[in-house]
Amino acid sequence: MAHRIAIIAGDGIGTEVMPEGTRALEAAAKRFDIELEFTTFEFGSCDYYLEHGKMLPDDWFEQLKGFDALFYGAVGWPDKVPDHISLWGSLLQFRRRFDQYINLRPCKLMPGIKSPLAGREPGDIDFYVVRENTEGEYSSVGGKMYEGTEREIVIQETVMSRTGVDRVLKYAFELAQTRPRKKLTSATKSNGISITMPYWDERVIEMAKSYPEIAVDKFHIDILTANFVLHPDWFDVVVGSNLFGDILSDLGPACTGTIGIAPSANINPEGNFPSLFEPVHGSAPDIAGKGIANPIGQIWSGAMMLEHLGYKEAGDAIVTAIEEVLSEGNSQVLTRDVGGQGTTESLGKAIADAVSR
Ligand code: GGG
Repeated sequence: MAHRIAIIAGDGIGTEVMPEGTRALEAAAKRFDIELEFTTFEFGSCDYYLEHGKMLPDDWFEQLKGFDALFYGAVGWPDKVPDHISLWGSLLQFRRRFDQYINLRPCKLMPGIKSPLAGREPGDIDFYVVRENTEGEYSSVGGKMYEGTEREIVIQETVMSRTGVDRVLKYAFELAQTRPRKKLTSATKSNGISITMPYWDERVIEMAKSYPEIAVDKFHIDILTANFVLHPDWFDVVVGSNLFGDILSDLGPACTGTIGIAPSANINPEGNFPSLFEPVHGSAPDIAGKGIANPIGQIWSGAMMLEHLGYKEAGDAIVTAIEEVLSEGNSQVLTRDVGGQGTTESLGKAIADAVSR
């Protein structure tokens, strides 16, 4: 039976990298005899907002809940719609309503790409960021008082529930169990943020009792970001709150040369709802429309989607194809962020060809 995939390209370079994501998926589907059925939706973009006054139609949940997965591009075009409105009106709705409480973001130095960190080779940087994805600092609890006066007050609360913290920690510990180094790093800031972050630390200590084989360490977020740059080889599985995980999963890929290649999976592990696969990067209005965006983040996210759907071999074939094309280092094919003069399409086509070989 065909797997039903909802395509939402969104804004900016999302619309440019998405065709390359589906091209690679189609190549893998053909080679591994997988039936994928794509349905494209126009909603979830700032242009949709300008036409309809909202990012999503009222029945979006009904329209999407029956899909096997959502393949997503990027959201945001601040000249058209304020970023907090476009993000809260689309992507964050999907994550919350579909209870995609894990945001899994691999961070790997690929062959052929030069890390900005001196002397780092492929193999030196290879870890996962596991980001809590439904609560934490991304909370709608708060408000404004005395707006427009000198007494103006704005408050936004961080929300941590035991369920929310424990389930992301459990996922991270179980991921660490599958890794050769069996190491988990927790990111907090429990000296300054003195209620929620110590609570997270307590839950890590409690959870660690069930995973005695996992080596656990913790860092405050400030020194942790420094160590991402100074000692990226220390890390294996890094788990953090919604905001800290977001920051770390931009910084990590930047240490591997370009955020353009970084994929992510927003996972509902129970399978009650569809999971969502998207590149880590945003809509990049500065380069949108030029055909120069790196499509690898989108393509690799597609590989994660295939693995999630039960096709690990097909997902691995896409990652291998990415590695092959990067290793070949053809500057006519590669995009500028990885040292070439090629286009989104030239890189996407080369990867799809490599998948088909
Ligand atoms: N493809 C991901 C995307 O568009 N990200 C925009 C963004 O700012 N996301 C914030 C987040 O992931 O929380």
